[in-house]
Order: sequence, then C-alpha cells, then structure tokens
Amino acid sequence: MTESELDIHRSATDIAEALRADVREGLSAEQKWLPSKWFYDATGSRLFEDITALPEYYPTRSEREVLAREAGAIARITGAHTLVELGSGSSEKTRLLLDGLRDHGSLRTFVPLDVSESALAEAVEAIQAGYPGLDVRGVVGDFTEHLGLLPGEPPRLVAFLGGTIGNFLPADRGKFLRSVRDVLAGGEWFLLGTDLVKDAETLVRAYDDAAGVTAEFNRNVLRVVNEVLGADFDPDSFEHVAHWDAGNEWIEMRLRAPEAVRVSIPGAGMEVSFEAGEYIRTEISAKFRREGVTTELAVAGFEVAHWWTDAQGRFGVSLARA
Ligand code: AVJ
Repeated sequence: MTESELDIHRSATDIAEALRADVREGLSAEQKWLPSKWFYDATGSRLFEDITALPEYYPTRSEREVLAREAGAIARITGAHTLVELGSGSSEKTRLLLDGLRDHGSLRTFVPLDVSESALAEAVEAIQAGYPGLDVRGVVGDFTEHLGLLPGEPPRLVAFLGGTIGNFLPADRGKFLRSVRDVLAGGEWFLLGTDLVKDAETLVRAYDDAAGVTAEFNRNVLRVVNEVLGADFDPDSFEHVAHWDAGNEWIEMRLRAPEAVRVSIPGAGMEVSFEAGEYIRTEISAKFRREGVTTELAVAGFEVAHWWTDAQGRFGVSLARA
C-alpha cells in the first residue's frame, strides 16, 4: 500500500481537533452525548466487523441478501462508470456491487470513503488485488465534510449502505441527503440502505448481543477519548445500554455510569462529573418505513426508482435518481 493510493483529508491533528470540539460540546451538554463516528478507530472498526457476524445483528445479512439478488439490476439500470461508497468500512458488501458493475462492463473507478484509515487501507488493498484494472481511489475523510472532493467519471453511483444513514439525527439527515444530491449531476444515482422498523425485541437484541461485542464496541469510544485526549475514563465501569425509543423509532446506545464519578479530560481542558445513573448517548440508529424513506429522498431532490427488501422485510434498499 503506497501513500498515493489513499487521499487523506484528515491528519492526526485534524482528528484530535475535531474530537476535542465534539467532546467539549457533547460532554458539557445537559444530556451528555458523543457522535458515533468516534467508535471507528482500528479497534472499533474491527469490533464492528465482528458485530456484523453476530447471530443477533441481522442488518448486514439482510442487506447482503438484497444486494446479491439485485446487483445485476443495479448495474443495468445505472450503467455506472464510478462507484463511490460512503463509510465503506471493509467494503465487503461492495464486492457484490463491483461484481455486478464489472460483469455489466461499465465499471472503471471505485472510490471508497471512510473515516478509518486502517479499515480503508485494508479495503483498498483487497479490492485492488481482486479487481485488476479497476482504478481504486480511497479517500480518508468524513462523508459529512468531504463530499465535494470525490473523484471519478460520471455516471456515478453513490452507495451509502449498512443503515448508517440512521446514525444522523433527523435534521442532519436531511442536510446530508441534500449534500449528496448537490454533488451529483441530474441522472446520476444514489443507493441507500435503511434498516426497517420491526418488533422491539429483535431490534434491542441486535444492539445488545449475548456475547457482549456491541458493549465493547460502545465502550471503545471512551478508549478513543482516553487515547487521543489523555482522559481517565474507566471504560469497563460504564454499562452498555441499548434502548428502543418507540416515539422516535430509533435505537439509542448509551454508556451509563452506575456510580457518581469525575473524569478528567486534559486534551479538552475539562473535568466531567457523572451522577449515579447518568449516561452518555453514544449513538442513535434510526429505523425506517418505506414511505418515510421515499419522502425524505424526494425532499432532498431524488426520485426513488426502485425499492427492494430482503425476504423477511427487515432491511430496505432504495435506488434513487438525482
Ligand atoms: C453501521 C452504523 C449502521 O447503526 O446499526 C452496530 C453501527 N452500532 N451496532 C448501526 C452499530 C451498534 C451500525 N451502522
């Protein structure tokens, strides 16, 4: 892996600076919170890969079922020359799309974008080895900030898979969808994966697995804050909570301090106190309904051309035209 193969929009100082700002804002709020993107250092990215193999975590398998079934159709409909994947992680499901586009004969460039440099570097290497002749341009960056810098020749297909759209608060979601629409020309494509509303038990189990992998993933954000900002969180003392908010139709992950504790975060110049039972909201993972997805895409300036789900109706994939 040579450096020129990764386009890095985030240096170590950028990262520390951005984390410091988020920690200062989120941990001084009345209801403490941290953005979920900070889960994904090398350890967190690996833990997330482990989550996707858990028996309780169905979204990855459900989405894969749809992509395996529809990749050929997606290639035929879009005829994309460039596949851009936002938050690509290991790019494992992307292979289904790459295979479809390659077999169709239109694919030239693949642009995976991810905040995790380690996950991206691995993915770029693996994809390059598996697809000789494909121009792979990895971009390390934050898809909320670096969308305008995407390379690749049109028509492009931007894929945002895994249900990661659910990690935005509703207002940010609208802005994000708009920003995707704004970097595309009319007639280009957006492929969006959305986890769907279902019974609470299935949902909560997917975010609170018996083996405790999701709990470790959740606590990893405190390890990241310790490492980058020199904080003295005791991650193991915080309890993992996965709460289904039926009103908002989202899963909320929390880290709960069972006892009062004071934490020092020198890199953010702050001390943070927790009362017994007080928690940090570390992630929301919104669940969707077909009508809601179609409406939100329309408001952002897309037209939904296709809607597919897995056989059990657990996960939805929309193909929308800009
Ligand atoms: C990959 C962001 C979609 O919200 O389901 C998995 C992350 N969090 N288990 C999700 C996650 C807890 C995941 N996304």
